[in-house]
Amino acid sequence: MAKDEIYRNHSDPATPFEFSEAVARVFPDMIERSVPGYRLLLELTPILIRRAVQPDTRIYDLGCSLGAATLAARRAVQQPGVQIKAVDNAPEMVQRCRQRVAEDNSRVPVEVIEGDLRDVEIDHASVVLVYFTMQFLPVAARDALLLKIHRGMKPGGLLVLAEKLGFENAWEQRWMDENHHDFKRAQGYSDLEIARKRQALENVLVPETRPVHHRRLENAGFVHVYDWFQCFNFCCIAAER
Ligand code: GEK
Repeated sequence: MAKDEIYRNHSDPATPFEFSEAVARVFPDMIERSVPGYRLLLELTPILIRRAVQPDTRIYDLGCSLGAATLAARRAVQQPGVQIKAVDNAPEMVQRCRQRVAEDNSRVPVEVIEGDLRDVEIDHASVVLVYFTMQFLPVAARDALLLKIHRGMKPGGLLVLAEKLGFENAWEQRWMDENHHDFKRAQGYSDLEIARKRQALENVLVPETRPVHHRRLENAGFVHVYDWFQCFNFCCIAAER
């Protein structure tokens, strides 16, 4: 696995973060060493999916990157007639994701779509995965996304939303940030790399608080909203239609 050294050697100010070819190349290493709990979240994903997926429906993976959640979902499906649609707007991610899907030996059909998830129609969905991607959308676009997802889901369908969280309480925010940074240090990132990545993500990744997420999910029409996973400032919420 190629090592993420993107912020290792520069001294000039970091430019805003983009999902470039360089990021796609090191992405599995980058996300595992940056998001505490990421691997466990992927391990638990098939368990959620097995219970929620319905025959003759679709699973969507919005912001699929290299398809880690798509492949976890694909291996979980046992019902007939299920298709997976994976969407990402970074061409380098999509190209690598298609390659990974082709190399995987499950027979569940997967379509990898290059496009903005805001433009993709959601239809006949029993499961929608949005892992660490809504956080990159402008805040003003987030209500519409969840409304669209809700409209495209079957009754009883499950949205699984993973996000970096913000906190209203300044002490709690600082505690989470400090522990997250210690996690990154323990993964081998230097203080300079951590500071530069943080600077590059400023105004690009915009976290929101848990109450804001709950309100938005409820306003979109989801009837049951569950907090089921959190590692420091990274969480996953399940919402049933
Ligand atoms: C995983 N879910 O491994 N439309 C489509 N894709 C987008 C958009 C958009 N508007 N904005 C950002 N992306 C993955 C990890 S990474 C999370 C998701 C991270 C895509 C972007 O190109 C990138 O591939 C992904 O969302 C976010 O489980 O890097 O922290």
